[in-house]
Amino acid sequence: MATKRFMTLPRHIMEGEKEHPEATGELSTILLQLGLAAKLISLEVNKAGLAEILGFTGDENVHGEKVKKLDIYAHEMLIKAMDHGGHFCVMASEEEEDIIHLPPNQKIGKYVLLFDPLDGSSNIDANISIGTIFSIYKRISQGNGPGTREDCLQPGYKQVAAGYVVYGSSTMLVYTSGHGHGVHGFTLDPAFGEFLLSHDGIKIPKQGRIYSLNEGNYFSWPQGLKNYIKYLQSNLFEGKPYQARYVGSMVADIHRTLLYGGIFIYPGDKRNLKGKLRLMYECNPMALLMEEAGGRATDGHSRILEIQPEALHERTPIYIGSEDDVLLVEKFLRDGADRY
Ligand code: AHM
Ligand code: MG
Repeated sequence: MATKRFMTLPRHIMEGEKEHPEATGELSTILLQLGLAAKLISLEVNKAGLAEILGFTGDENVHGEKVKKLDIYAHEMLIKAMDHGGHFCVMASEEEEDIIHLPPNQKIGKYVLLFDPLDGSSNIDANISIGTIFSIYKRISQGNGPGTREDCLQPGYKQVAAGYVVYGSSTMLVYTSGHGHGVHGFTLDPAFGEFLLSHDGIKIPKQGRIYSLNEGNYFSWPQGLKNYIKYLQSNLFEGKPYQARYVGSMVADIHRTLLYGGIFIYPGDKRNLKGKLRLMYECNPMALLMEEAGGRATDGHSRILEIQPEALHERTPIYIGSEDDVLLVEKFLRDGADRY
């Protein structure tokens, strides 16, 4: 078996930069800083089960330090790692209501960072995979003063990079810098402390054999979605029905979908017409990754990346994965006329 190239995340990012003579190197630095933050969050996530020994969240630990909830820790760690490089003009996090300004006296840059610091955090206590999701834009506001809410409210196709870190059986960072540069995955070597290229140029199969959604909400789904899932269950595809897989951590479910193909769905339903997942922090970055890997991501009708956001924390239904699977569910939704 041929040995894979030994390629660290920093080397991969630097080599990618060489292909772009116009690049200033800023985006590379941002990605490297995100990699560093990911390592620190990963270390803390790996200690999660020790909380009772080292101190409950909210308590003081044996060192007399307050033990933070992991999602708050991840949120603060990302801000701390990212707000001093002079690259950003504004940030926004799923954990904070409003936009996050840079500290006073910091150099202000031309990029915008949006992130979900620890997605799926309700799974932490059961040792189930969780993740960090990030999304990077260029500012649209004029001048070099602090960024604005409008800088954050850009449609997803304007992202210049996006990615996630999955804290699972190993820690992986997966990113794309868009524009056909592909999706690349790096696995953290815990001894070496570095991300190594393990999944070069990820391509999702055109059709998969797995569907992934919370079936507990079945009776609230639109009729077209009910029909689609029943169709997958009652037909055989190359001799087998589709398999159901649902972790309940978007990062883990999307990671599996990218690698194996199939479809991940968080629909709108009777109670929540726009579903649960957030456009800016969850759906846009995953949609960019999915399209770059050759997949498709829509709200059931239209491309996620073309939604013009109106609010920082707005939600959207999402149907994302292998192209043929997403196209088929869209057809079922049209035929079911979105009736409930
Ligand atoms: P969170 O941002 O509060 O962690 O919620 C987002 C998570 C996603 O990771 C996951 O896909 C979804 O919520 C699961 O929701 P549900 O429990 O309704 O199936
Ligand atoms: Mg989340």
